[in-house]
This record gives sequence, structure tokens and C-alpha cells, in this order.
Amino acid sequence: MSTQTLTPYQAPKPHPQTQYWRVCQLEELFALPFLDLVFRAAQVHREHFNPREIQLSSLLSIKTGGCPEDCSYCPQSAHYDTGVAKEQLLSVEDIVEKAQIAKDRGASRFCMGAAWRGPKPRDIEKVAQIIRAVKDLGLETCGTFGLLDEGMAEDLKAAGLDYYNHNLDTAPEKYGDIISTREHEDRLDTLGKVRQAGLKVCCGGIIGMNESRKERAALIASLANLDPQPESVPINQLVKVPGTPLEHAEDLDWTEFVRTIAVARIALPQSYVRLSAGRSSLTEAAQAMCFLAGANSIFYGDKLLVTPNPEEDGDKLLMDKLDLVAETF
Ligand code: SAM
Ligand code: DTB
Ligand code: SF4
Repeated sequence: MSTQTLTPYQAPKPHPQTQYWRVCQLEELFALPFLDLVFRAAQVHREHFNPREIQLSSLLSIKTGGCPEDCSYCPQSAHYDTGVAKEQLLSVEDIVEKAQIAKDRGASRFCMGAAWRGPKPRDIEKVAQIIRAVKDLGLETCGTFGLLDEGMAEDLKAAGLDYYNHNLDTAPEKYGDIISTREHEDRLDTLGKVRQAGLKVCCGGIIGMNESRKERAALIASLANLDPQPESVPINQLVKVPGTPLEHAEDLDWTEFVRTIAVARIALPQSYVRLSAGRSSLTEAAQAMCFLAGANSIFYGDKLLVTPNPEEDGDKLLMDKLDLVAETF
């Protein structure tokens, strides 16, 4: 995989929402003939980005398992027996070692996830130390630690955090079917705090949770109507983990995944759209179609948080075949 850059890196800036998206408008996009939709999304992508560049983010679970929340998709919830062992917060040294490896392999951003409903004040102190150390390696930093209390986003920003990942996960109307321990409004509240503190927002969702196409459109509408829009939008396909309530969710056809990427690209024209969890079950050709439809970021590294992701070597090969280059930061 070449790391040659075609355009100098420019950190994304918050861009105001230019249009309020109604769910029915997004359903109309979903219903376009497949190749027309992909073509339209590819045009939007080319207006705002160099389509040969892919942003590479590596993920690390810094505190694993035993989460008190009951998210039906999540292998780390203490409510389900998924075989994920509970681990304490990793040490700064262990995390820095993993971050250095990710950097050496070509990642530009290091995303750290914690299986918390939200951090306690003492966790913020430790996490701030971790962020400072990762930032010192010259990587962009991203954290996903759950719901934040007053002042926490400011503390994370002061430690050098660039992005906060906090997903809306599913359509507002479906939220209660998937999670009972918090509400959609709680997520919006934390997103507001994150924005207010001057952090960049990474906010996306999961498809393949037995939702209807209308609900997929409603998820994208809720992301696109955030004002300003999120700089980064991870689109995850559910990883069906045995023991979770969604382990037998109905399979989504790959074309529906590509359609979702395309609709996200059209509705969030200036956001990075990340082809996120679920890549292991997509063929190379389907991933290529996602890149054509406007995906311009991936999780890079052989593990997501606790489940597998494609190997780096395979991703490098795929990027070479498609003449894609890693965006450097
Ligand atoms: N606990 C924090 C929270 O929920 O915000 C941060 C970590 S949580 C694991 C981060 C995200 O991982 C979730 O919002 C969800 O989108 C994604 N995720 C979790 N389990 C998943 C699965 N089985 N398949 C796809 N995405 C998943
Ligand atoms: C996001 O949207 N997807 C990532 C990251 N943000 C934290 C997590 C995917 C998790 C997939 C299942 C697992 O490995 O736990
Ligand atoms: Fe906990 Fe986050 Fe998993 Fe929900 S998604 S159970 S909040 S780790």
C-alpha cells in the first residue's frame, strides 16, 4: 500500500448542516436504482474529497467487558454471556506500545474504547494521561468512553483528545427496542457537551439489527440533522456475537450496506464516512463498491474492540489493487 499523499492533510472543520433531511427524502434515495444511487454518491464524494484517499483508524479496547449497559448488540455488556473476559483499564505503557505499532503500520488515528456507561471522575484522570502519551507519538486521538458528565469533555480536550466517538446507533424510534438502560436523548446530550468543548465529533450507527429500511433512513437523518454535522460517521454492520440478543438477527444483503453508505455520503457530504464493523463479512468487491459510494475511512488492524477485523496485509493489498492511498496526518 503506497502512503503517497495526493492532497495535503487538512483537519476537517465543523460544517453547518445545509439542509434539514426528512426521513422520506432519504427513503427516496434508498429506493433509487442501485447503480444510480452509487453514481450520485460518487459524484458528491468527488466534489468534497480526493476519492483515492482513505483515512486509517486503529482501534484498541482499553477497558474491556463487564459493562452495566444492556445494548443488545454488544459483546461487552455484563447482561449477556458472550465469553468476553472482563479486564481493568490497561496501563499507559501497554496502550502506548499498541499505538506505536498502529502508527508504524500506517494508521493516522488511534481510537480507544472503554466498556463503560460513562467514565467516573477518577477514570478521566487516568484516561487524560493515556491521551497525552498517545498524542505525543504524533497520532490523532479518538476516545469512546460513553456518556459524559459536565466538564469531562473539556478535560479530555485539554489532554489532547481530537475526536470523541459517540454513536446514535439506531433510529430514535427503535432505540428503546435495542437498549433499555439509557435513552436516545442521553446520547444527544453527550454529543452536545462534546461539541461545546471543541472536540471533533465521530458519530454513526449500526445496521443489520432487524431494522426496516425506513429505520435505516431515520438513523442517517438523525446523523445528518446534527448541526454542525459530525466530522466522522462510522457505519457499522452488526457483528452477530453469540450470547447477545441479536445473535440471530437477519442477514442484510451487501447491496443494502452499500446503499446505506451511499445515502450517508449524500446526506453528509463533507463528513468522513467510515466503513466500520462488519468488513470481515464483506467481499473485496463489495468493499470496493463502498469506496465508490463514498466511504473514505476504515478501521485498520486485525481486531475491532473484541471481535476480528480484516488483517492489515489484506487491507494493504486491497488498497493497492484499487489504487487507494492512506491519508497521512
Ligand atoms: N461504551 C461506549 C459506548 O457505548 O458509547 C463506548 C464503546 S461501544 C463498544 C462503541 C460502539 O461500538 C457502539 O456505539 C456500537 O456502535 C459499536 N458496537 C458495539 N458492538 C457492536 C457490534 N456487535 N457490531 C457492530 N458495532 C458494535
Ligand atoms: C464504532 O462505530 N465502531 C467501533 C468503534 N466505533 C468504537 C466499535 C465496533 C465494535 C464491534 C464489536 C466489537 O469488537 O466489540
Ligand atoms: Fe457498554 Fe458501550 Fe457495549 Fe453498550 S455498546 S454495552 S455502553 S460497551
